[in-house]
Amino acid sequence: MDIVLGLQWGDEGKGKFIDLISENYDITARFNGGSNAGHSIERNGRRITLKMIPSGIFMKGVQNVIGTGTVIDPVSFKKEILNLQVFDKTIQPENNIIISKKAHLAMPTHKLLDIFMEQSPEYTTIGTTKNGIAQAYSNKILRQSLRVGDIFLPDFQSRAQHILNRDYRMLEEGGMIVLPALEEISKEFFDAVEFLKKFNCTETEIYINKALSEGKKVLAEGSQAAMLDIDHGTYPYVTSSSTTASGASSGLGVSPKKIGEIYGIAKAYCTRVGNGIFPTELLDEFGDDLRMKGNEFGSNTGRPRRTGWLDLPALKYAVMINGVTQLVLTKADVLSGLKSVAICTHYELEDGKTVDVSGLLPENGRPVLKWMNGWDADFTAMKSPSELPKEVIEFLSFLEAELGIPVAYLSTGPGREQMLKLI
Ligand code: 2SA
Ligand code: MG
Repeated sequence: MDIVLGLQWGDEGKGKFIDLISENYDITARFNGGSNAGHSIERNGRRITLKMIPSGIFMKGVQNVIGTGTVIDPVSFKKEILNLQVFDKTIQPENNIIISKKAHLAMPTHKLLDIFMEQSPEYTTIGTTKNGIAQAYSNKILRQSLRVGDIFLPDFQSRAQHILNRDYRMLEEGGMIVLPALEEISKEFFDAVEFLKKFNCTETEIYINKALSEGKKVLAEGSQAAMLDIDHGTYPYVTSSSTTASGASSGLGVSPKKIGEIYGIAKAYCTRVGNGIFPTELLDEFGDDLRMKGNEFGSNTGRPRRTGWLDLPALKYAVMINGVTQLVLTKADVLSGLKSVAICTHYELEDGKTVDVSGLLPENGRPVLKWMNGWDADFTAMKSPSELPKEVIEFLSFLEAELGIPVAYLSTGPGREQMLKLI
């Protein structure tokens, strides 16, 4: 099993890369997160953002698994499937998506509780996508949650309604947010659950391991990214799932012994949506320009992304904890036209000591930038690495030397074919 992971704070271009390589696989599988993800894919000049649906969905013959480590919001899933069928009428989602019975359900009240907690002064504001992700995962950990497999049980309706009623009462007591009617959200939820029943809900661990033992190839698709990992990310400004390679193993029930390539995706600069530390953030006009030029807006929520220079200490940390074997670099084309580009090589502490690798981002640390020659080239039509400007090669070589892994792919634009294979 190979894995694709984001190495920064999300939106590195995972969807595009997976869409490109998924033709080499029999199965693509999501192992974490839920409808907070936004994997953008371009098809024939049109763009779709997938949330729960694995990015292999457009590849004929590829089976798409939504694994045990995910949380599934039936309402959002139904909307996503209907949207997908408008986008591409040839896709038959019921035949190509397999859902883990052990994945947990994200309920409408989780979403409302997320909105409530983000607004209430009693809680830390994280800057979430307001999809109820933390609430769904915390109920899983509390062992109070319902799973996909439960929807087929005769008492599902009453158990789910009990949870909806209970959480709704809590929301009413909390005040703060305008609530839709309980009957309305309950109806929408149970309708969507009926829709979910049309899909093959099974023990996906067994399905994937059997496929692996038959020599089939599986690609695990990460959502969000290393610096948003619940354990290793910039807590508390993280998501609530395991976004790393080990998360793929536990989220899909596949032994670490069966992991092959680990593709790490990083941008040539950094972006982040939501709150939290961002040492290389560009708070000036140039940061705004970069946002516009790179179209840095949340693919689901449309939120403007914060922008900054590439953060090497954080990237080294992400490569280390994931055991990345190949780097995929995206959006170097966006930096085109700049006289010089910067990379943060280390943090300098107040006492003069330096930190080269860190996922903690030291409090009194100051990012130290290395400036390199910029490049000016039309990436859109590039077909071969030999067309790359020498400054780009220098940039890539510097990264390879610092990270100790090869840059295997370089993206040259948003289109599916705009990707150079470098090794
Ligand atoms: P949540 O909703 O509880 O997971 O939010 C917690 C933190 O995780 C961040 N997060 C994300 N960051 C980047 N991209 C994400 N997905 C969408 C996309 C985001 C969008 O791909 O564009 O459309 O705005 C994503 N999902 C979660 C979030 O910003 C919080 O910092
Ligand atoms: Mg995204």
